[in-house]
Amino acid sequence: MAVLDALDTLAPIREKVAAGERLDFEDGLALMETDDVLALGELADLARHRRGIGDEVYFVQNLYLNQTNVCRVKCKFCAFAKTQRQEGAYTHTADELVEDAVTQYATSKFTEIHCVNGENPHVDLEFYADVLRKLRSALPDVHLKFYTASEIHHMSKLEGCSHEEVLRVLQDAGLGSLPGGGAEIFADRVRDLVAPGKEHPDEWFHVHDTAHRLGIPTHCTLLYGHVETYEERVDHLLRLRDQQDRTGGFLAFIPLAFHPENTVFERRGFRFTTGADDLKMIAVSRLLLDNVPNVKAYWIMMGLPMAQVALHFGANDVQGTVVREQIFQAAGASSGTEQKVSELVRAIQEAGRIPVQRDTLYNELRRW
Ligand code: V47
Repeated sequence: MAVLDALDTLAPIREKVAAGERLDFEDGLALMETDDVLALGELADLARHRRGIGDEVYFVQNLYLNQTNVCRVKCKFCAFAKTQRQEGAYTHTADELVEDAVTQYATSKFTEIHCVNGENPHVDLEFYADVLRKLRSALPDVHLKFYTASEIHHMSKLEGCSHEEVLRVLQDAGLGSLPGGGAEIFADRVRDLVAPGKEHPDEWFHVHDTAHRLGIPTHCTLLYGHVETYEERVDHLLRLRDQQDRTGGFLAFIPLAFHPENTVFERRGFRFTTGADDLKMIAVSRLLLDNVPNVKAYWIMMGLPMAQVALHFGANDVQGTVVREQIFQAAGASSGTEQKVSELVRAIQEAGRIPVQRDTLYNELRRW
């Protein structure tokens, strides 16, 4: 027993979680380094309860749209981006996108459109504002969750104006919230290796900070399973926590598991993340991000069965019905691109949790 006690490196952290105390960098590292995945799950579930988050598991009925896959940045982890002249490159007009969304709406009454794109150097801010305006007019009840911080920064460079000016134009055109992409890993070492052409993390934070101050809620992410260390994952999570302390505008955190297919990493022998690492990321995120209310287990990325397990590791959201996801499919995801509401409900109930359909801002729409 004494030997077991001595080996329980998580015991001091368990005490802190039970007492509602904030965890620090060293705690985060100990959590990342443990092989005791089940203990992590138990701790994360304790943290969820301790913070008053119930057994409700949220999902949103949403549609994924991509305006353009043309991108000036050559991120090494990305299989979605193309150059303008490459086969398969596309840039849809606002009218094409609206027609597509309206047609989809006739069959599934989604409440949100989620849109992430390449950083296309051949368009201007009006191209982005125009699509928001036209979608808002065609589908006034649908929330428009459009453009990562990287895209907003790109627009500000294209237009020669500030993040605030870009966000105000888009907000006036109908923007409701920002997705969390573009964060990748904030550590300079990793960013220089995997995304050397991308904006500095300070810009990513500046966009989110500005959005929060303008009343635009946002999401946040971390891309794991490539060349980052555990220290760099913890550092990333703590920087997000600091931002949330300042502005409180992050609705949810979504850990994104690196998919290597059709990227240079595939040729270098990189494989998909393990289920154990996926669960670890969910649990440690819940434990460290004590001020972000929702942690998503993204079924597109980990599959629905693993997302069910993740609900016992601190996650309380499975993202959405997601029609036509492209970024993870391009990089080898095999989970499909659409889930019926009934299937999400069944999966959540099977995991022993209460399914709640939400809107983007986590207002409850229906419960089972
Ligand atoms: O920034 C790109 C990631 C992000 C790969 O806010 C990859 O609710 C894994 O923003 N393997 C864009 N990840 C997607 C995004 C997003 C996704 C889901 C939910 C939300 C949300 C936002 O996708 C990029 C990058 O981190 N990504 N390529 C890849 N091969």
